[in-house]
Formats: sequence, structure tokens, C-alpha cells
Amino acid sequence: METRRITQERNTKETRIRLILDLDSPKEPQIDTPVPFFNHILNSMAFHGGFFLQINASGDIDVDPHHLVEDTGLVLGDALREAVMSYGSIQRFGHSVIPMDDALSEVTVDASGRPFLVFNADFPQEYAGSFPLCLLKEFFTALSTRGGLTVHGSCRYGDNSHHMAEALFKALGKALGQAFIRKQGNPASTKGSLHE
Ligand SMILES: [Mn+2]
Repeated sequence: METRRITQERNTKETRIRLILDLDSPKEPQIDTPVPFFNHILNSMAFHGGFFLQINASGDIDVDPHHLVEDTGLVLGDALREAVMSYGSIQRFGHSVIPMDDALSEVTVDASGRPFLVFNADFPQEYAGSFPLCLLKEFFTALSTRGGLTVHGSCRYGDNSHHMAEALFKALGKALGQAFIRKQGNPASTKGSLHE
């Protein structure tokens, strides 16, 4: 069966992002952005999701990593949407709850074509390294909007913000991995189609 490999590129005055997503290849992720903690959690997301992800990104992080994080979410969302448009039916739903030491985080995805985000995270430390954790909601918003994904993400509890965020991204990876497993036959909708 044809492998679902998607390339997306987005260049603006703020950021330059090139992304390759291969939903049918669990090769080692290749994440290269100038934001180390963001690389760390994207790598965890793809690894545990069981899909190949290559991201090469640069941008105006001297202003704030906000643009880079948000735009990466947009581009990943575009790639996931493209996967459904170009390659057809998927399982649609995915859910994962992941512990990391003190932390427990959870993500549920419906790749329905309808963007909606519910995001609950109350981080005890504002930063992981130098990374402002408030940007994670921006990433999830961008991903949900452009991917046509309903996403519910929760950091249920934890003492360490790094653990909470990392568990959240592992859960996101696993939930996406499940939702984007191929489905034989008709689309997983009683309406008969997704993304119409
Ligand atoms: Mn870590």
C-alpha cells in the first residue's frame, strides 16, 4: 500500500518551516528548531506516535519563540489535514494518558474535520529550561485549527512542569498515531465523509 508521506513548507518574514510527515514509517524523528525544549517534546511526540517526522525550522526567536512554536503547529496541522485529503480514511479517534514520574497528562483527538480545542494545563513552573510553557497552548490551537482536529489536552497533575509538558506531547503523539491509522472501506463518519 502507498505510504502516506507529506511535505509542507511555510515561509514568512517571521519563520521558515519545512516539514516531512510519514504516517506509515516509524523511523527516528529528525527535529531541528532553534528551541531546544521544543525539539525535545516534538521528538517525544513523533517517537511515541510511531510516525516519521522531520522538521527544519528557523525564525525570529530573538523576539520570542512564539511565532516559531505557533507556526510549527500550523504546518503540522496542514500536513495531517493533507494526509486525510490525499490518502483517505482513517480511524479518526485517538486517546492516550501518559504518566511521567509525578505528572499525568492526557490527549484525546477526533480527526473529524472540525477544529475545536479544550486545553487544561496549570504548570507549577512557568518555564521548562528557557521555554515559556504558555506557548504549548498556542501550538495546540494552531494544530487543531489547521488540522481540522478536535483536541482535548489536559495536564491532570504534576509537580514538575517539564514532566507535565513532556507527558502531554507523548500523549499527543500516541493519540494522533491511533487516530491516523488507516481504515479500510468507508470514512469513519455516519455522514459519509470527513473534511467535506
Ligand atoms: Mn525530558
